[in-house]
Amino acid sequence: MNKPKRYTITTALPYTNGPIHIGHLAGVYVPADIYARYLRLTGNDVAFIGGSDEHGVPITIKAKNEGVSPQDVVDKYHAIIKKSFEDFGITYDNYSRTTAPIHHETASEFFKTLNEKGEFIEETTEQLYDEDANQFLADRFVTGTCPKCGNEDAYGDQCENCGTSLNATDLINPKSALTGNVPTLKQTKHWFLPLDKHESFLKEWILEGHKKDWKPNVYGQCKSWIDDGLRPRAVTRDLDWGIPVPAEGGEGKVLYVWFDAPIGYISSTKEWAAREGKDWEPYWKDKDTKLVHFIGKDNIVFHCIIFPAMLKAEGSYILPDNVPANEFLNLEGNKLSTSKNWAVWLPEYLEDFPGQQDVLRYALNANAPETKDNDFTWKDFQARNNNELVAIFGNFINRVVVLTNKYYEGIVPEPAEFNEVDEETLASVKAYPDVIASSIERYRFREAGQELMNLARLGNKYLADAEPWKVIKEDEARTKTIMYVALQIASALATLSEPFLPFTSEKLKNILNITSSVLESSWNEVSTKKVLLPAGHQIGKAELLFSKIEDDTIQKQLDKLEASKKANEAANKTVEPQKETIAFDDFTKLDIRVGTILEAEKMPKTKKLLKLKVDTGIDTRTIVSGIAESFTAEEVIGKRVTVLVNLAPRALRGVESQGMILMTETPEGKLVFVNPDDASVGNGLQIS
Ligand code: B3M
Ligand code: ZN
Repeated sequence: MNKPKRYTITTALPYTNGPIHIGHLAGVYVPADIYARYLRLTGNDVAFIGGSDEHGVPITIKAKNEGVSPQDVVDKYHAIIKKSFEDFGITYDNYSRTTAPIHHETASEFFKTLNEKGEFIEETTEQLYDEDANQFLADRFVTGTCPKCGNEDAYGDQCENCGTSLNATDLINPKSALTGNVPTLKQTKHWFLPLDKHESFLKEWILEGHKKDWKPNVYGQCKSWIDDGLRPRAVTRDLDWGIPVPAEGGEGKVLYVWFDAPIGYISSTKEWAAREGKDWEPYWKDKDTKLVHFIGKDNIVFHCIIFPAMLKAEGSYILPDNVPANEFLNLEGNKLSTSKNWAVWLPEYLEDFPGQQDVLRYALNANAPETKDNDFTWKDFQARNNNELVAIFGNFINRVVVLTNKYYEGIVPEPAEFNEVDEETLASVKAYPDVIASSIERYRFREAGQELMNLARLGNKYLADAEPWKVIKEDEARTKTIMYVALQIASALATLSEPFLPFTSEKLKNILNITSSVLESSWNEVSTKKVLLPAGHQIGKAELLFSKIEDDTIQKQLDKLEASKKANEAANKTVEPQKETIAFDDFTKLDIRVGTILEAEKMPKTKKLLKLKVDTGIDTRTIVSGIAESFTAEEVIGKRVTVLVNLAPRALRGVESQGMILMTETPEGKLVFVNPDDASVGNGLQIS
């Protein structure tokens, strides 16, 4: 593509079923923000677009688990996500949400257009159904074995292991995620996007057109799907949370979340344009616009095959120029997992490391999973900070600013003659904008970040070799030249660090007094301007840009991770789906009383059973209870307990048990009594 007139940059819309974690950041949001900031700095017209993905099964499942409505879930997490992006310095031009009216409208219209153009197939087919939950099972409501790679936890729409996009009926041994039931088949009508019809276009566009410029991981996945043959894919669902299907016969059905979510990029652009008094259409329809989707690898099929097929079918849109998808980031050797709480959550990071956004941005970018899965470790984070940001970048700046203040009261000195090293150094500084830009434009953000650090290294080495603190004793003119050169490097760093370390860049610009009212420096000027900080320019006082992170700070994070993992494993184990609703009368049939254990003995030849004598207030009776693995007989004598007293007696190992004790579990899985310490024996349990 010739030099684009404008850029539309999108980032995957995160599901609003939890906060953002470092995997999302490293995979999508940090590289996208570096890209957007860089493009703005180099004078481009940029729409950097984001938003929350608020439909789909992940939201419904979260709502069920939390016992609240889907709307409550999305309101809560949308606010958390949006705020944390802002605080982290992700510079969206617009961050929208897919429950916004403008999105419902845009997605509905899009569907209607395709429908009217005859771009869908309407078909009644047999779909997986859960008889107990009275619900069709699609997407994350059903899991099973992936027919392609054998992963046993594939979802109804996608296998996250091999990336393959699936229809729920493709799964081997499907199981309902709601009840664990084996689904039955039931007829239902849906709208299908015939991907097979777009196969030859996709072949030409991707396999021939983007062989060279798309990342090998992205190109490779696309090729394997296309080679496998594309099939029609349902774009509607029998669900009640989502955008209603705007077509005859669509009652009770909604758009498939992966149909509406990418359209969210368009609606978010519209929302932005309306607010800014701009026209949104060129950002999506002018062929001189460069559209780039930042995503994680599990979203490749949707952004490279399905969404382009939708855009092509609609007819008036441009297609993405690139989809620089990243691989996955692991954490301390294990897969990041929201459900297992194995993650570093952005809101918690911002709280634990106030003012240190750039450290995480830097560490994540330095270790980004650009070409393969990568591991985040807290030790590496600490090392990146202490050995690079503090020891190289921070140290260089600090020396320059402190010495300039000490020798010249903060005024940039007039240089004398440059020697060869000075000339070379100044020349290499001028080369950096292009070097960094070339990496960024090829989506090599790690490399770009390293180049930035190389510039700081250059400065550090220059000062260390030139030793102005020694030279000052015998040669004032030479010292001035050294400091002048060092100050030019510092100024270049202030400008070129902005995409990577935006908070630091701002701080540094303030220290160097590079603010628009006094002096400006732009990306390109680092190469083209003869002098960045002219002699006579007054800079400010030194301020620490980074501070050392100590071992105990890191240990705290490691402990936290370990603890939350344990707690969550245990909690996940005990949370079972809610049982079927019962009538009030059914509840009142249960006679539950407060009792006291009077005697207890282990049942011979059993592992689990204790034989108890319990005072129920009504009588003293024998109850056989399966708690011996959690309690010794001695421990339980005298305990106040709750007893279901009208349960039909049952013989256990030859002893008649006349009731049951109510127990629950600790996070570690140890049984504990539901313990009514303050109640009097014989009292019944009430509901109120
Ligand atoms: N919400 C999936 C995800 O969060 C999905 C991305 C939508 S992008 C249009 O991984
Ligand atoms: Zn698979």
